[in-house]
Amino acid sequence: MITLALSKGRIFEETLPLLKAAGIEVLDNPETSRKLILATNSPDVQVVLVRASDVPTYVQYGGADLGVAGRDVLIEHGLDGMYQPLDLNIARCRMSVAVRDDFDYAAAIKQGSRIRVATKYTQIARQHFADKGVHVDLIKLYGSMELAPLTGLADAIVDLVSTGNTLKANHLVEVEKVMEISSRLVVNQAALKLKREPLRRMIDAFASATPK
Ligand code: PRT
Ligand code: MG
Repeated sequence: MITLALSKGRIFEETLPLLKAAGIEVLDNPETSRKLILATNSPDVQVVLVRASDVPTYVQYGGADLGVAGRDVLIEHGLDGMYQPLDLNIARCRMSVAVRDDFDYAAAIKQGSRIRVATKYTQIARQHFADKGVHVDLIKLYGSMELAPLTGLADAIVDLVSTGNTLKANHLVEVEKVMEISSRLVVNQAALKLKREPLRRMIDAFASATPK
């Protein structure tokens, strides 16, 4: 049996065409079913639904043989026990620094004032500001980062942006791009040895179906 870990929503939706290219069709719809283990048309392949940030944990410890996770999630978690064989080029967005539209970010940096930054992505944010030589106080949040500058909790946020509509709706502006984000295929290292043939076939099929 091969177990693939996916999260509901955009990653599930955007992985379906890649699975199809590998001849695999998922038999349940996660939006209507309450099942957490989804069968496929292939009796030896199953999909497990986990939180996006739990995908690396499942793959690292062998709860799944492989999984799809954002670059953001993988950097924050680390790649211990996993291979990252493929950038699938799906669920694309960018990691950015954003501030209130009335906050002068450039001036704050120029003055060398300590900036308070709220984010769920503390590893990425710490590295970004260290590379720039900017001193920041990081405040860890688990969601709704956009609220932090509006309430005075922080001067800036580091968050994912795709259309920019969420920032705009909250009077925030993007002031710096930190990195491009896409989702990657990760494979448990031990599984790749024990189930080499079927995993290799799936990785190759994904590779040829990955959007350019
Ligand atoms: O939602 P949950 O807490 O369960 O987990 P999650 O948010 O980690 O999962 P999910 O499915 O929302 O995201 C999974 C992966 O999709 C992320 O790890 C990213 O790699 C990728 N991705 C791509 C995004 C976005 N685009 C995105 N726009 N993840 C989140 N967003 C959010 C962003 O955080 C912000 O709140 O969408 C909002 C901004 O969108 P725009 O279009 O208004 O700019
Ligand atoms: Mg989400």
